[in-house]
Amino acid sequence: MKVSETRLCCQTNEHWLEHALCLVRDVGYAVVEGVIPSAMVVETSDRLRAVHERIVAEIGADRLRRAGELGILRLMMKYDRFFTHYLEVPQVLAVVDATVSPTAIMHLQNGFILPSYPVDTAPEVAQNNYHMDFRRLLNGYCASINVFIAISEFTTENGATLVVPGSQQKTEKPDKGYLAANAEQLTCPPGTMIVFDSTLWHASGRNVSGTDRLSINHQFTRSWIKPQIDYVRALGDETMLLLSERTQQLLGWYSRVVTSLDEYYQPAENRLYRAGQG
Ligand SMILES: O=C(O)CCC(=O)C(=O)O
Repeated sequence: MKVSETRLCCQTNEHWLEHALCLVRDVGYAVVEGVIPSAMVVETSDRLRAVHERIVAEIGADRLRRAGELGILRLMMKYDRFFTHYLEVPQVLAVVDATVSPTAIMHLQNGFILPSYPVDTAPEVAQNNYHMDFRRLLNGYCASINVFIAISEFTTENGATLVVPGSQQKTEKPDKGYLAANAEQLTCPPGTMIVFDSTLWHASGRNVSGTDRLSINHQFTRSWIKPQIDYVRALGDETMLLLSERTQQLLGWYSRVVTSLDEYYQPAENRLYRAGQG
């Protein structure tokens, strides 16, 4: 399959969802352009930088450096509720519903301010080595899906994401040489949504452009899989109750674990872990 065939525009192709789902099944990923309006893209850039400053102020630059990550911003919605709007984007929700079901939860939402380094000087970290985001293979069952949003234009110079077509749902790790030789670099305009099976082998490219590359990664799973962060506890009930029912669902509000018999013996509508969660 040619790279161009894995690209769709949701503004001009009314069948974008069914095409994207076939691509994710057969090739492991689909690149859907025209998802995030440009005003939201611009606002996101500013807010990513503001959240970055707050995280550095709270956790400290040294501790973040020791974590061996390149500009990853975790739990952004705690610092700025704007980031919950990504859980209202119709195209994102359509992908979630069709893959991991309407009762899915968000496993992570990570912002990236991928810094630029001179050629061959970027530190080797997990992000820029080929990896799968979900490492369990369940006989083809889709347990986890990624929705990765380009906020900057993704170019070869600024380290557009690398994916290895057809490497999803494989029981054996492909060898390093195969991954490097077969990777496609997903250059795309800002506001593009890259959808991929979370078992697809991928990595960030090397940013040598001289400016940061901005993006947001989302991973959604079936509701019985633990999220990377307990968003309900992290945000607190007061904030959770301000959010829409769908956003609450995605953040795990309906798959909380009880801590007392009083919580356990509640009528169905008040239960922390609702029936029918998949
Ligand atoms: O930033 C990218 O292009 C990919 C990042 C990534 O693979 C990850 O954090 O799991």
